[in-house]
Amino acid sequence: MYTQSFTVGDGNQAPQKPIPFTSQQDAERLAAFDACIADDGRIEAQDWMPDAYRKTLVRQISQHAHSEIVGMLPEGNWISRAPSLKRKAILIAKVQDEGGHGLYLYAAAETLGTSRDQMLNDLHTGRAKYSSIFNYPTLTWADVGVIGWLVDGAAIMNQIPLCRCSYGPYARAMVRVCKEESFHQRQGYESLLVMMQGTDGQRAMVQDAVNRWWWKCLAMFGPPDADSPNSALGMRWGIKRFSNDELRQKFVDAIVPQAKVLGVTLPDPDLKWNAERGHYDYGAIDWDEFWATVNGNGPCNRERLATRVKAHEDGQWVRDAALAHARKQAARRQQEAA
Ligand code: BYC
Repeated sequence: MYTQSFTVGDGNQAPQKPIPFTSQQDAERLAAFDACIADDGRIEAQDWMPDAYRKTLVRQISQHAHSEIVGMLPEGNWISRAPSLKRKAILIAKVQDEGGHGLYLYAAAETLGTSRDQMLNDLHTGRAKYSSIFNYPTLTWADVGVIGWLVDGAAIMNQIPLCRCSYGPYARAMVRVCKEESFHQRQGYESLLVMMQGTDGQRAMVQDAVNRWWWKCLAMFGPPDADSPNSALGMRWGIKRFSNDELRQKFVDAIVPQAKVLGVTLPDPDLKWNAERGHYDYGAIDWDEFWATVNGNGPCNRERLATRVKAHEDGQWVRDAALAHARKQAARRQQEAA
């Protein structure tokens, strides 16, 4: 099961050899690991690490990778219907970037001893989680702009701190991901600014999209801190640098002024500045709806998974051809060396 009990390693690769060490050596390695974390150092793939740290990273990084590739689907849906060549080119580039993010992240997870086949199998059989946000439909062109502005905006808020994650391969992958996400966020906001200068119908379309996505974006940061079983260890190990609620608050504080410039209303009557806290207060999130979606019962869960599985099956011939080519090359090199 893809959760805390995720099994690292599978039948598709040489199993990791257990390292035989005495409990004294074990204690020394753990002390070195703890010292590195306390010193804000980086753990690398070849370094010793506690099993629970490895499992947590595989869980989080693979969930993140799945989110990137499933995240291609709601927007990909609009490539053929983009309103101009310019918008189509931008959207193609963005969706392609998300596929690239998935690849960096699968590669980072593989350094921990799991395989891409295993991770994809978990996704395709519905055992793996991916971000709740991608289980909602994109009903109009304004949804594409709002995804860029709010969904990618939430993603950046969550992912910038991951550039300082204690696991080196994940942290390094996130540097490039964040640069690209920043472009995604700006293109979304710019496209909405243009629509807001258009007709009444276009403005209404933007407002409707904001109304539908706002609460889902707040939920994206994960359950409240008190109900977040993984946060304590994630924070202690320097994987997470801010809690779910802290990031959600930062997001709300950043978005309110942007909404004013855009000229849209955020659909929350309880949203107001709290001078005492120095933050915006906001209303209650529907966590029942969030969990229903995370557990496979959102509006598009089945459709997303079916599309993803079909894409994988349709791509089988490419993987077969690439493998056959690699085998041929290896045989040729062997022949030349003989
Ligand atoms: N959706 O203890 P918690 C993107 C799960 S990519 C589904 O707080 P943690 C983008 C959580 O996995 C967006 N499940 O967990 C892409 C856990 O379940 P398990 C993805 C969620 O790990 C393309 C349980 O709830 N970003 O934005 O400490 C285009 C309890 O949660 C969600 C990342 O993955 C959710 N929203 O914190 C555009 C970033 N939230 O595994 C945009 C990296 C929670 O115990 N990940 N769950 O069964 C993280 O930062 C953390 O994993 C999370 C959750 C903040 C998401």
